[in-house]
Amino acid sequence: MGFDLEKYFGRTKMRGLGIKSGVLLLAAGLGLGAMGSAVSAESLQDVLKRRGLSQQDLLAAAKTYVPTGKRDEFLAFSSGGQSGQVIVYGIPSMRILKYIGVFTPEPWQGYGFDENSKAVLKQGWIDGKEITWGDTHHPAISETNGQYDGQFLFINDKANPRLAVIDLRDFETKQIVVNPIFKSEHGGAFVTPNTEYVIEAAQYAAPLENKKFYPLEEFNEKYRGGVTYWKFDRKEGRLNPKESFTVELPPYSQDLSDAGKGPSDGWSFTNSFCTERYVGGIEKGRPPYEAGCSAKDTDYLHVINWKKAAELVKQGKAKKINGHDVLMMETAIQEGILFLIPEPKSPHGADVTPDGKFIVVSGKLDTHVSVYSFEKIQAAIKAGKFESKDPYGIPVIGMKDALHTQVQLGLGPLHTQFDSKKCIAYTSLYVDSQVAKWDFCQGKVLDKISVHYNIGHLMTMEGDTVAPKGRYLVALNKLSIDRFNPVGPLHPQNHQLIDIANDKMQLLYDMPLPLGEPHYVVAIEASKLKPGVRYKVGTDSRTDKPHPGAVRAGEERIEKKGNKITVYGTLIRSHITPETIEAEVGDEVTIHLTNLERAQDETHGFTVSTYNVHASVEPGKTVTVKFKADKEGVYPYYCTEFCSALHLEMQGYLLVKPKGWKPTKTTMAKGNYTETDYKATLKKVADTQAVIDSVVGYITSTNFKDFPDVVAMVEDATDQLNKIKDAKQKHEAAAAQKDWEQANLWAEQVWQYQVKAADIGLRAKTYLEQNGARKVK
Ligand code: K7E
Ligand code: CUA
Repeated sequence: MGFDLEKYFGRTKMRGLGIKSGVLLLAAGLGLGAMGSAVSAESLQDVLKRRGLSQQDLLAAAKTYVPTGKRDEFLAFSSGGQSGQVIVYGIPSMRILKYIGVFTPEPWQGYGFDENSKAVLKQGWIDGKEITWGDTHHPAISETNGQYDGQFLFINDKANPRLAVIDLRDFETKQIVVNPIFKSEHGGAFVTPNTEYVIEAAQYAAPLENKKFYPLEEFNEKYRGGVTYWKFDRKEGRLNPKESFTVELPPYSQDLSDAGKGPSDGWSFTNSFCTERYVGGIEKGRPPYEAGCSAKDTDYLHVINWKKAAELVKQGKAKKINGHDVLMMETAIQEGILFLIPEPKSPHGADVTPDGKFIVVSGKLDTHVSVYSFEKIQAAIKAGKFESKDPYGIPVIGMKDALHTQVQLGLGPLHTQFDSKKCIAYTSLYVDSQVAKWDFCQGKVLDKISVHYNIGHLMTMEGDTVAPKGRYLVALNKLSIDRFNPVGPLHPQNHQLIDIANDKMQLLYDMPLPLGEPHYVVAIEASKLKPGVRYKVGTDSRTDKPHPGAVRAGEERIEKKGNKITVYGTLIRSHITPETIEAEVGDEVTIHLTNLERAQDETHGFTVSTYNVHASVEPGKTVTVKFKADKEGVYPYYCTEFCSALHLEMQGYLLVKPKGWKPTKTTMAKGNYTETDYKATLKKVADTQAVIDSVVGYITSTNFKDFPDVVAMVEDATDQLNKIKDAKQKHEAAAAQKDWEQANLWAEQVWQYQVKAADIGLRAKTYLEQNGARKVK
């Protein structure tokens, strides 16, 4: 580090805190802030003793610790439960990286506070009603040939039957669809091996016609369940409701689903509980749901040929309900695409093995997992060998005719995931608070580990694909009880990381998740994700299309038509254009803002005091906030991300004047500046230029063009430097007039551009140094 800070900023007296903080920031950038430490270092043994750590703890730490600057091997996408969001974290470090706003407004991302994201949330309104929460359960990553491709993420909302699409190029929610015939759902989102469809199964049966009442006495006749197959248009990155359809099912509570793969591709499996079709009513003296819904020893696994179903729908064999194609049970039975298989008592998980040959089902109230053979199921169907029909005429395949094996695992088996090693599965045992490792080919238990406590789902790396990656397992525990520092009666959830690379499982880490109850999580190899760092300038990130309100630098303007004010503004360090917006009480104000930055992580935020608007404007993005200026007053607006040394100065005023207001004072207050001030500023400008030249010299002496991130930074810095010409002319003209305020302030503005350019330049230099740039001649 050969830079002289004194030389960098000259010996000029600094005016105001903003400049001082600028110096500090740049000093940090130069690495000059580090202090030597006089305390002698503790040895590893000392630390183990002081913190009461065992060798086993040390090993766990070594397996999970990701040193500063290093990255995780896998990225996990967790349902955010009642928060209606998605939580992204790294594995093995378990560091949370992002909360993605999905069904719920999320202020940091401006989600639900800017017009573009409001439009996404509005797609999720039901019967004209705004719904601002969701009960998210199952995330699913898009697949190609049964493997995660890292392009899209889907997640369901159980409470308000909806699905959302998140684009993994920017980790933003792009679409919400409302199920047109269900009143609740659960078995979603699960994708078919090439993401042709996203599966969403109903949960609690209800009449399918929208807003139609039938009494509970007509439950068996009028209430229905179903499985919806949402057509996914990969090119558009959106679900296509017009090409989606539902297979009508009996009023059993459909539950988890999975799509077949390999030999079972084209089929899907959905289990159910309460096939008793019991209707409670304790207030009328009837035994409760929980008793009536678990009376029988078996429930039903629904086996559906979705590929054939899709063809039948294309042939016009579906019936329109609420404008949506529904393949009625009668047709499905007739066409031979719908079957049932008994499964043990109140099952929960239904998981297809990576080879697609087996379906693993766990009965919550049974100690076994049941492994069904797809081959046997097909043989029974072919032979027309059914043991009975259910009350709706659906053929029922005998359990014995479909079972491959049953394995006794423990109490309360729920969900199953798979290892990279052949035949190895892991099943959560809710009541036992354990994970069981077992062999589904041979049907034997291999290992068990206790978790804390009451595990629901569990997840292995890419563990629901055709090619699981093994290595780690995460237990999603419903209760954490005593694991963390107490924070009141509502406890965080506990995701426990378990090493599964060896014969014996090892518990590595407890991660509290304080954002709703995550039901399921999926993890993908980090190297498969290639998210962008900036948008093409002027992009509406919610539609992926050019934003009509985008402008380039110098094109900013304010238009007023009647009582509508439209601002076409820009953001770039450390400046909002425009700096003043004038309105009259009652005007409707629309502000489009484009972030002109290209540098990575240079996000600006935007808010107007007390008008409940906020936007997160990442590099290149254009976003709109809109409100009615319904109260007279002066309302500061500002950038909400600490984006630069003069971030606090990234501000402006919305002036809301009373109707018919006329100004009485027309000049601004003058500052007290002298020629000496002006000269001092010029000296500072000259010194700073020398440093910029030196940074530029360094950058251009390397192969920086091989680093797109650096090229973007250089472009940004050049942008800043290009603005100097205009400011320079202004200060020189003012100086000629001896207007020392104008002269000094425009000269200061030159320095501002320099500081920003230098800041970017230093980041580029650090980047080059850390990423092995070469010297070039
Ligand atoms: Cu909580 Cu998959 Cu919705 Cu099981 S689900 S635990
Ligand atoms: Cu832009 Cu702070």
